[in-house]
Amino acid sequence: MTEPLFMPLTSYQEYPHEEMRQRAAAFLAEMQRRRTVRHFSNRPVPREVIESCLLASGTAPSGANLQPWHFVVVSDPTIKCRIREAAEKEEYDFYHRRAPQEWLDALAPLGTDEYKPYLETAPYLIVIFALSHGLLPDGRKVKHYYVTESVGIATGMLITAIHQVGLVSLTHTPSPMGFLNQVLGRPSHEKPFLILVVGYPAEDAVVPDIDKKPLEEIATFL
Ligand code: IYR
Repeated sequence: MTEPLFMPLTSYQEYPHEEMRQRAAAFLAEMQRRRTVRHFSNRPVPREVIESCLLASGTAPSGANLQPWHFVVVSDPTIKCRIREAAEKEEYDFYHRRAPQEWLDALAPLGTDEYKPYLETAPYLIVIFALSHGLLPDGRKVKHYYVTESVGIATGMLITAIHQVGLVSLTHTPSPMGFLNQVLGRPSHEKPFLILVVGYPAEDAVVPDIDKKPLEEIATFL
């Protein structure tokens, strides 16, 4: 058992209510501009920006602070091509055989199909892995807690960071995603969580005309 070690909370910043309101409104407006984009430009993006976004994501809270995630950042065209080929194969099966009609109906407003050119066009594919357990240098396993919740929070923070720097992203979940372990050489206790496609939008990018639920629908105040 390790004794807890505490230090003063020096990084906290309080704002007067008026400034708090302004910051809340400004952040909301910023987040309302975010769109999931499926049309990417091949314009390069500085690697340091991606590194900072990953570090921001890595500040996420996690079960027992065990940070049960690993990010594989793919920019190599050969690896992107392999991922596209494998993903499109699974997606073909999904759209033409496996997906129940109800699921296809739910996806209809998004206009998605099995064709995934962005997996090659976008400069970065960030493949997020959820680690079912950690490994000590001597090979012993470290149990992880609330893995899905933790990785989901980190992913949300990564999406926010990417938006904040003026890039766009797409959360892509080919199903099943097991091929990512083979293509990227990751061990089997690392489960692919999703692929975050990252870059600039194509100049002619379009997005589905859909909206978000209003506050009354998503929240209850008691
Ligand atoms: N993985 C497929 C299908 C898909 C499923 C959901 I739920 C979406 O919100 C979007 C797509 C694909 O990527 O096309």
